[in-house]
Amino acid sequence: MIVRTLQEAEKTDRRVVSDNWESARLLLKGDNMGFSFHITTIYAGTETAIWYQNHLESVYCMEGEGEVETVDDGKIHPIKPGTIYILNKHDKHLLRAKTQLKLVCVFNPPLHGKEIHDENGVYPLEAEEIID
Ligand code: 9YT
Repeated sequence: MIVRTLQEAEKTDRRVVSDNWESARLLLKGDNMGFSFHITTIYAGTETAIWYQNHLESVYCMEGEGEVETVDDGKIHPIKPGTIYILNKHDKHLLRAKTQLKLVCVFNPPLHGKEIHDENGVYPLEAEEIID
């Protein structure tokens, strides 16, 4: 069994910080579970363009208010505590945080550890691994 805490993970390189968000990556590819599991904070007042061409992701909101827009059809879906959105079609989207959002994110295939979005909002399939 693997046991970790958010509090400890945030003190290590499992805490990855980007422009509009930071993410504590509690479970990664190196754990061999077939998915990764993150607690992500999206900073208030931001808009992030994301397009996970190589990954599927589920996103569950624990805290905060925002919205996600699917770029292909322009549909806007409000996000509040209790909302889950599931990117089952590699949907290109815009994530907007009205207030700070606390999200649970699950990725398949799992992230290696150090990924941040490229200029198209994509994560590569390969990246530097975090193993501890
Ligand atoms: C919702 C989302 O994808 N935010 C970007 C960060 C991501 N959850 C991650 O890498 O942990």
